[in-house]
Amino acid sequence: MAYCQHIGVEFMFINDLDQCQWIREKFEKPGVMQFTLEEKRTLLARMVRSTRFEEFLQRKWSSEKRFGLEGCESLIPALKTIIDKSSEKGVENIVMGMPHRGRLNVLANVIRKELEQIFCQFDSKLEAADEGSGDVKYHLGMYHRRINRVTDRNITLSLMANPSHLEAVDPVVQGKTKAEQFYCGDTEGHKVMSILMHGDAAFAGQGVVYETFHLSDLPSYSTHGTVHVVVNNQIGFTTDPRMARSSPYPTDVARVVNAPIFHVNADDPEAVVYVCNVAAEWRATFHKDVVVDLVCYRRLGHNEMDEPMFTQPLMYKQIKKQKGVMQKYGEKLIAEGAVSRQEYEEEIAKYDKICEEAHVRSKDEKILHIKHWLDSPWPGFFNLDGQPKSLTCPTTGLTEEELIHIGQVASSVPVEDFTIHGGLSRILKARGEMIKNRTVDWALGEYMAFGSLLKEGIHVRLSGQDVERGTFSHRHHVLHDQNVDKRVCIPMNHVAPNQAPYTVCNSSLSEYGVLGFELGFAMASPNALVLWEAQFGDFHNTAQCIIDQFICPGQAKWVRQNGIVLLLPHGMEGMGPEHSSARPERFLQMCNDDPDMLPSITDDFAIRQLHDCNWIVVNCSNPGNFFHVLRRQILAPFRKPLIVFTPKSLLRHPDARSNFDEMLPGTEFQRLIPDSGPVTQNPAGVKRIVFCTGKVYYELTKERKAHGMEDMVAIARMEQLSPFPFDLVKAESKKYPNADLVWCQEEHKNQGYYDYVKPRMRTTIERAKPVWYAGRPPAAAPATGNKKAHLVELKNFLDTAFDLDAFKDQM
Ligand SMILES: Cc1ncc(C[n+]2csc(CCOP(=O)(O)OP(=O)(O)O)c2C)c(N)n1
Ligand SMILES: [Mg+2]
Repeated sequence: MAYCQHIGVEFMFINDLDQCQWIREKFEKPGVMQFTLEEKRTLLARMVRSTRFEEFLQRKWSSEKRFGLEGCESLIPALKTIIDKSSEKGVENIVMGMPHRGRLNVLANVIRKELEQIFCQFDSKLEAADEGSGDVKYHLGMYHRRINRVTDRNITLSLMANPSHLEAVDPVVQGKTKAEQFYCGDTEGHKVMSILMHGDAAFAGQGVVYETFHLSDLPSYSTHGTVHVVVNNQIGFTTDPRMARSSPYPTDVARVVNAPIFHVNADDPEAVVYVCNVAAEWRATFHKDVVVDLVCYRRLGHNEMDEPMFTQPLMYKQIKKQKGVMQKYGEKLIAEGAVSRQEYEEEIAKYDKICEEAHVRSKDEKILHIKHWLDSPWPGFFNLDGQPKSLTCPTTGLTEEELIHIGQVASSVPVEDFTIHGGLSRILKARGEMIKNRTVDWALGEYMAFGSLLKEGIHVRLSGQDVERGTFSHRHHVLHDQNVDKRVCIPMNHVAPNQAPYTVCNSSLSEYGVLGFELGFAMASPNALVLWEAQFGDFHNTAQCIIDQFICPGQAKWVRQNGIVLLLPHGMEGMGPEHSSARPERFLQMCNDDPDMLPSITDDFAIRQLHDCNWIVVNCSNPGNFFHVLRRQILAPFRKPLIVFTPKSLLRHPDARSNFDEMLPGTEFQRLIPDSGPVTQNPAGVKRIVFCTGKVYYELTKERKAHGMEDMVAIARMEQLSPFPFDLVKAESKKYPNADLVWCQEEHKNQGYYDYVKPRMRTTIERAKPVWYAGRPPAAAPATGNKKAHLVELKNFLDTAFDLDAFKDQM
């Protein structure tokens, strides 16, 4: 359906009549595309900036990649229009995500990063000053609060840092936007919004685009409308609007969520500006997503080093003849008498001069501070130099009264006339009994951590598939009235009068999109515990890009820390190749601590290690320790991602409980839990120390008892795998001078922890002894699909662990 000469609109799949009518009015009314003289001049000035910025870079650094905007220079006025209009409608904060194309231009001319800061990045002699490894210039983020000149109102603009992986930043932007809305009480998205830019090919091809769109209407994930701008250079050179409408790509994705799509010829800046105004108004009116498809061409190759004539000779012969859009628009305005040729030329000369002067200044910049490229400042959290305010962590324990109080909330229904399911009554009753006995199971340990942080004013957000109830039906954070449809109660929000709000939300069936979203949420503020739980740990691998590109190296690349927590159910329980492994080996392989270096063990060793690591990997064997590690995550004076392998069968294992005594003031997270049983009475008589982690501990202790070896074999639990507890492993090995050392795991040998732990254990003991292996043999799949084979494997490695002669022939 074509309305104006260069605009095509698709919306007939929208089933709301008011919305359809609204769109019709915007495009069908005669004369809607009239611009005042001033508007035309502003638009020309913006086209000049956009165009001359790229030309300046091309002149100065002709052999540097910059992913220029040539062919779609109207992206800059497009974005500025969306921002102006949104600001006029009351928006104060805009979070943006975009790919490579035109990114430097957006930084310079939309976000208004100082030009010298951009230009100096082209200087190969620039030194890196921050910690970390940094990133290329077209990936860095930016945050800028300034006055919008058109509306004269304050506006905060941030562009999120991103990896090369196209579209990966989309959900991250949405999560950060949601968090910004949450923190300023903007429940309907009036003050904070997001703009996502896309390349046409990535928009069509990357599934995370769909996952992100899909979040747009889900209450705990909605940002109440995003304006999507597609730089659509796929169709090549055309000024025919019909070509624009036949481009199938943006259509297919956006249709799924009923977002209207405005195709507009990017060669007509007035049409672009008109469409962007309508898009911003649509967002402000209906709080729903909308797509602006800027149909353009690409004047140069994919980057400035590419020769497009190699592969598209005829198209590029045409493109070379095509007059640039700024020039065409300038001539149009001159012909109309809106500007004189002299004014047009002066506008160009004025901006060129600005670039030249900034270039001179840029030569003074000798050092690159990535902290100048932060997309999310955390005011007050660090010292002025960006360092943590202290290197100590307050005690993570709670008083008996607090434990009892939170336990009571967890075991009762805090509202009147609310009928819960009989099965749930039994669960709550059992919780009450545990509290009386001063014990917690896994669900209660988690409750104590969340409840206490909420009381201390820390927002807690738990997101993932079925997290409200818990995949294993152990959590039940949302109670459902059995008599009133959709009536729910969240007891965690009844912990204390002035507590922070608790958000627990069942996500869509997405890992990539949702994990990205939570990561973005966690970026907005350090004062929140943001957790993503996988249904089973295995499924994190469909979000691998968020883990590999953001969570693991985020601080090294972009300085910004992130305290997101991943809860990954893990354990070999005979359930087959899937649902068994959260792939600990992969997380451990990406830890940045050196296996061959024994660090010097100082008083602040444990916290310093945490400060220096890229992420923390733990596998707690009891709920008390899980409680402590969650609280430590927030009480520590810095933020690091936390990967937790969480239990399945241990959720209900009678031995996997903790006593209040392990959670009182003065207690803390135990990185390694030494054996405190009979072995301690005659350490010299101990023949073996079995180091292990997680659930296998319970199988080992049971087996040791069956073998009557409780005074002969010590079992130590490594609760924090990374950063590696060198100091505690050392102490534990020293305690038993005549013992051999075994690493026991239930995972296969090429999986689990062995490859990570073994060299570090050897380093710890200065290679004085071998570290033997008891566990499943190497395998391609994480677990067998045959229950019997599973049990045989278990018996075999447990036998090995307690056979003191098992390794004789390997000596
Ligand atoms: C996930 C992912 N796959 C592949 C690439 C490599 N790559 C970089 S740019 C590009 C083409 C992008 O095309 P489009 O989205 O249309 O953007 P344009 O460059 O045309 O603006 C590709 C395939 C990437 N960066 N990310
Ligand atoms: Mg493209």
